[in-house]
Amino acid sequence: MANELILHNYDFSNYAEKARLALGYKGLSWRSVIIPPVAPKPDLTPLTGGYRRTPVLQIGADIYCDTKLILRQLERLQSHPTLYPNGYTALGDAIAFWAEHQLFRPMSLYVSGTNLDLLPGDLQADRSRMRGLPIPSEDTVRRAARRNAPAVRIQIARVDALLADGRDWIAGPSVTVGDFAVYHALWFITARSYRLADELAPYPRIRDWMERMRAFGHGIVVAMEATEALDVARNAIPETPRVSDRFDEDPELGTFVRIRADDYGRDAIEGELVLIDSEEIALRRTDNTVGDVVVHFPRLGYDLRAQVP
Ligand SMILES: N[C@@H](CCC(=O)N[C@@H](CS)C(=O)NCC(=O)O)C(=O)O
Repeated sequence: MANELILHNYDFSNYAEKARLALGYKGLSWRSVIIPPVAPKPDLTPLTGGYRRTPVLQIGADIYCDTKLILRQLERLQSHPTLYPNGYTALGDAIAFWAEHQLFRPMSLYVSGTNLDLLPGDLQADRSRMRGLPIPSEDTVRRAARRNAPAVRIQIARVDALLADGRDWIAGPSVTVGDFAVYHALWFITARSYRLADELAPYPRIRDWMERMRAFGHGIVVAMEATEALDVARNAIPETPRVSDRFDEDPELGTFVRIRADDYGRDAIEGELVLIDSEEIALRRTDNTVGDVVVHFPRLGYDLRAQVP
């Protein structure tokens, strides 16, 4: 079916867990394509034009990169129950930014370094290449894990402080994107092993809240082969983009542009600008394998520039 939701993901990806749980929260049905956790990703990049991070949502020939936009797109498809409640959305987004930048990086170094023996052998080298860093020795990875443990503990205590007034959800009485962002960072602690489970032992409020989050489940999921997802894109026509709302400084629609993440995994994606507004930027590109696709990115967190002819 051309309008099926297809999530390109792998099991221990915490950002994928954020998207899977958002699909569950909204009670959606979706197809799961398992992608490799390291580059190259030969069945994914024909769809994205070079974006290699995880997860990616595909709907026909429209490709949504980054969970920030994937959650927005799920909301557009099904607004109830909402991820963006009146009065709490800005706070939820601010908490999500903190969770995914200041909380998650030390978490990732602490958890991955502690579970080094359980990770795919090429993971550390791939992640270093993705960030443009030298490939670390095992000792370096283990030292980084130890060094980052305090930053993790300080911030877990902050999550507990957020919940201290007895609220059900991270930003207050309603579920927001902040819940999903904090959850996936804490989910990562035990995603690979229970070695660090004790980090949450002093915090019954956090554990109860995580239980409420886990109860959303993943929705109704049926596996799909990567080649089938490529066929879906090849046989579909991208949706007509909604009307844009650009700033004067933005490139004109129809311009040939280049976009890349502003933090890591900064592979450039090129195409014709077909949508730009305060939430989203979309590029149309023609791919040898899948034909015409439109690749969508969140507005913030991505660097967009017109290509000089
Ligand atoms: N801002 C991105 C971050 C995604 C991200 O960093 N995902 C990790 C996996 S959890 C990743 O892409 N790692 C490299 C890879 O999977 O190739 C989002 O919200 O989707």
